[in-house]
Amino acid sequence: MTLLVESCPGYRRITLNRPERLNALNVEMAAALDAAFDEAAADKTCRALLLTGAGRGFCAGQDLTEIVGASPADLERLLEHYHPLILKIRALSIPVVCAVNGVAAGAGANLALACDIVLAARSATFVQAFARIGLIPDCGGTWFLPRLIGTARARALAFLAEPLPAETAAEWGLVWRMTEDERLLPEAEALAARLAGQASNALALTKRALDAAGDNTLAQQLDLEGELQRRAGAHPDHAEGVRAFLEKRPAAFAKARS
Ligand code: LHQ
Repeated sequence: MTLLVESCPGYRRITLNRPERLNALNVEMAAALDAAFDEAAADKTCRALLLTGAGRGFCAGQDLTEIVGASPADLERLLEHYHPLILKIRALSIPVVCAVNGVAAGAGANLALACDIVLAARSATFVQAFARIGLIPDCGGTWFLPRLIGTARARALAFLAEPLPAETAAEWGLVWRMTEDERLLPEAEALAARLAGQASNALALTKRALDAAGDNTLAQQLDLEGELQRRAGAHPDHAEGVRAFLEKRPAAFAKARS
């Protein structure tokens, strides 16, 4: 199986599972990921996702053995299997945590960058490998990189295709945090469980607001915040959060998404 999906309390763990090829992507894995995202979205008790890779790599991007002899049109068609996954991660109304356990190259790097909170093991590296094989960064690389780390760094990463160590990725803000290798999974699991226990409706609306910010003027964004705050305020989680604060106890938020 190219993908493992495990149910954990409140969240699901999705593991890319072709370790002998550093979890390189192919159409089969893309279809399995697509189905896993859809199933998570349909399960209202699933309140976060954790994405990671089996073995020593996170994901080496497109499986290059499967595109030997592919025509330019074939390459474009292949992306019809991958690009919807990037949009789906952003459209999911639950947080997606990515635990980058090793090398993340090509489309694999950009799959990680599409997630909401990215943790990287100290031994992980991020490689915009595309230039090495005469291609351009896809799967949102040209969109995420300048937004996350600025144009100067984005250009150098994309043009030079050099591995960026996790420590520098964290310093630059490409990822949220670096952890020691042995701490990666425990920390990522604790993070997913913590997010699953939070006010899911508020997190979903926050994700939407942050994603809209890049294209909005400040005035438009303030309007959006007003509209989404009204929706957040109408959810029972808001009243419960305030009550819990006043009663000096942990809040008991809804266990299923509405
Ligand atoms: C692999 C791969 C791999 C197959 C390691 N494929 N076997 C573009 C075109 C159009 C549509 C679709 O999307 C895309 C997007 C893309 O993602 S294009 C970019 C594709 N990825 C790459 O160019 C990265 C290729 N891999 C590497 O540069 C290195 O393997 C990295 C830097 C990832 C890791 O290096 P090492 O740690 O030294 O490992 P390794 O190279 O020894 O790899 C281990 C094994 O995994 C090895 O197999 P073997 O049988 O010799 O043990 C590799 O052949 C295999 N492998 N990446 N993408």
